[in-house]
This record gives sequence, structure tokens and C-alpha cells, in this order.
Amino acid sequence: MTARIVIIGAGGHARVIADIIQAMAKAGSDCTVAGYVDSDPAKAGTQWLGAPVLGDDGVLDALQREGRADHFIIGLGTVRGGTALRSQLFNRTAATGLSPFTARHPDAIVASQVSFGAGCAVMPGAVINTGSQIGDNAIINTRAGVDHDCCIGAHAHIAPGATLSGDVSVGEAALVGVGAVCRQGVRIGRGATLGAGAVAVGDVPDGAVALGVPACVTNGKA
Ligand code: JB3
Repeated sequence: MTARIVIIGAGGHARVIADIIQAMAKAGSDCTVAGYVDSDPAKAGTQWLGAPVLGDDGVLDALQREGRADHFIIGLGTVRGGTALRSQLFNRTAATGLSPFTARHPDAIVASQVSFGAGCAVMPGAVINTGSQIGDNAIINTRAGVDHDCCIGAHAHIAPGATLSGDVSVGEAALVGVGAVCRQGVRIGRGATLGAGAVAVGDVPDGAVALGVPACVTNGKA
């Protein structure tokens, strides 16, 4: 049966996810975008790639109950509230009875022995090497590289062009910023941020923000 997927959010990241779902359908997957939900009332009724914004999160129960959608994926990326908001929305939406959907662009390269949790997003050009584990609702964004035996926690975001060497661990709800690099074996802590372009040559503690080359922990913004 065709997976009818509602995308949570209708901003830039959501539109990329819609495009991935359409690319998956063109490549033979039985899936379609049922629509989007967004907290901005001004977006209600607008369309992207032929699918409408159906309302805000309050419509999810009815969509599920009335059989208009059966799956969801979180379409918020780096928004205010960050990965914490993404994890809240994931848990809240799963509680409606909709099932998480993993969107994986046909032009992503995923090696054998890679495992995915529920509701992940893998953008075009991403490369995930063998032995890696990707947690629920994690994003492996455009052209990001996740090498062998990495462990990416639930709700984490590996931003476009980030490079993880082998055996890197990224904690739950952590953010590895655009173009950042992690030396092999480092651990990026739970809820931590490695800033854009930073190079982690050592571990980043839970909740810390690390910036620069080599990356140093700071209280500053990433
Ligand atoms: O850099 C790249 C390639 N992508 C970025 C992505 C990872 O993160 C992108 O450039 C943006 O920085 C960001 O994309 P995102 O998360 O789509 O942000 P934005 O375009 O601002 O859209 C966020 C949408 O989420 C807005 O339409 C908000 O109204 C909506 N929103 C905020 N809170 C919400 C909620 N929608 C729902 N359903 N529920 C909420 O609680």
C-alpha cells in the first residue's frame, strides 16, 4: 500500500524532504507526500510540489483517524529550538499513531551493514559507510560523509558537507555544522554543537558548543 506521508513543517528543509520523497517514488518506492503541517497560519492552503499545507499540528490526529495519512517525517532542520524541538515534534507526532518514514534520496550512497532508526532523512550526495548506525529522526544532510562504524544518535543533524571519519560517535540531538570535520574516533556529546567549519580533533562534551580549527569549547553561538 502506498505510504502517504505528512511532513511536519513547510520551510526549506521540508521542501527538500518532499523532493526526496518524489525522487524515491520516481525510483520505484511506493510513497507519496500527503501534505505538510506548519505552525504558521499564513502557510495553510499553500502548496509545494503539488502537495498542500493542511493546517498546523492540531490536524494530525484527524489525518490519521480519517486515513488521509499513515506516515510522517520531521521537516524541521536547524530552527529556533533546534534539535530539541525536532525531538519533541517526533515524539508528539508518533503518539498520534502515524508511523515514522525514512526518506533516503536515491543518489545517496549507503554501504552494506548500515542501520537506520525510524524517520531519518538522507539527502542527495550523502555517503554513509559500512557499519554505521543512524538513530531515529537523524538527518544526514546534502553531501555529508559518515564513514565506517559511526554512531549517530537519535534526532542528531549532520549538516551539509560535514565529514565524519571512521568510528565517530555523535550524541542524541547533537548538531555537526555545515562543513565541519571530525577526526576518527572522536565523540560529539549529547546535545552538543560542533560549529560550521570547525575541526574536532578531540571529544566535545555533552551540551557544549565547540568552534574553530582545531575546535575549542566556547559559550558562543555556532
Ligand atoms: O542548510 C540547509 C541545507 N538547510 C537548512 C535546514 C537544515 O534548516 C535551512 O536552510 C534552514 O536553516 C532550516 O530549514 P527549516 O527548518 O525548514 O527552517 P525554515 O525554512 O525556517 O522553516 C521552518 C518551518 O517550521 C516554518 O515554516 C515554521 O513555521 C515551521 N515550524 C516552526 N515550529 C513548525 C513548528 N511547524 C510545525 N508543524 N510545528 C512546529 O512546532
